[in-house]
Amino acid sequence: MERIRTSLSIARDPWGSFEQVHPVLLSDLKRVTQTFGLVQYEQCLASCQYALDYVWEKLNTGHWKDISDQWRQIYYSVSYYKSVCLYELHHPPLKCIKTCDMGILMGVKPLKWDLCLKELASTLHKLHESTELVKDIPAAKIPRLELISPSKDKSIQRVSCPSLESFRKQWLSIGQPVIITDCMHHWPALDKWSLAYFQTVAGLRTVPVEIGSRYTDDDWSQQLLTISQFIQQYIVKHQAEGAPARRGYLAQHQLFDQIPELRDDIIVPEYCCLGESPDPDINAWFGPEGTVSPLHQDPKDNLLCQVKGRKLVKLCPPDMADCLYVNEGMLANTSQVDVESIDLQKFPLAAKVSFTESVLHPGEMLFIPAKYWHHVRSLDLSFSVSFWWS
Ligand SMILES: O=C(O)CCC(=O)C(=O)O
Repeated sequence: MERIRTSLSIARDPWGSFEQVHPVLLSDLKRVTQTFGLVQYEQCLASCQYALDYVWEKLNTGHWKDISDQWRQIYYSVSYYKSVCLYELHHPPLKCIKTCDMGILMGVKPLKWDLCLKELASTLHKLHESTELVKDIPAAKIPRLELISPSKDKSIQRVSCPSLESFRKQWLSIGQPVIITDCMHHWPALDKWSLAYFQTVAGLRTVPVEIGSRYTDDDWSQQLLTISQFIQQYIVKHQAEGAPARRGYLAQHQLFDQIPELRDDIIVPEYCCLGESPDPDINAWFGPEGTVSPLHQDPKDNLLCQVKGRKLVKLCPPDMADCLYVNEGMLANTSQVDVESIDLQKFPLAAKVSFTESVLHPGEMLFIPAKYWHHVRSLDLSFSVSFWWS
């Protein structure tokens, strides 16, 4: 923490590039740095809060994609000062770490700013993990394969670790899905990941959790929870008391960007290098048994890698769109048809669609070509990592 304190004190005029903001905000920002330099943490904290409240309004007005980076950069920088002040003033570690995570999730690092909120969050977490974490987590329940109804759908092809060239020729270039086996044994995550491990490495970190059975439902929402809260409320409780009315799913979140310690446990599949862009988008999908991602398509090629638990996947080709009653507006990539119980009166054309279906097991990766329709249900407590690339 000493290094962090010193670097903040000597950061000269970090607000130089924000001269265009409202004079009231600018004077708050200047007070943040002045009071921090004078070790007046209470005053600094108050100025941080004024500035963050002001910027919060800006971040929550209009569409997210239209928000100027300037607001996100200020949010990031002030969150950094606020976390250090909270720490110096002996506030609970959870509050300091949550401030970092809010800065990471809502903010963006200014270009000339060399202090990193991710590092600060990791440092704070390491300092406090032993005192704050609940370690007593029961093991996952026995697999419940018997609950899957037998299906007449054809299964997805499986292949053992094809060469790059054969993958490109036989599946990638023609947009054909395939389950690749025997290619993930070198992932540290396969042995390391457990509920206790997540609590130890990241229990106090705040993440966005989807609440509700599926994102197409009216009562679906999102909540910010720490990983420990998520595990307790939506996994441990679920196992102890049976499925809750509304499931929690840590879905499509760039967790490995937020918490680099976890990034070391996974390995980008070599097949991703067949795309043009060097860095795939990596997302985490972590949840209890029974999470459902309704039938939808994504614009990029995808390798969905299964680390823990199993998932039942149903697929159908892009050219079936006319029979899938696709939503309009925000959900324009998602079908209205519930493929687990198709209402043929409402959606008669869906009778024409033939699905392929398979259970994805730990250590297997499913190649989902760009635009291919996919529906995913977790059969156990599950952790998957997706790599979208193009
Ligand atoms: O695993 C899931 O629930 C959905 C995964 C998915 O839709 C994706 O990787 O694009």
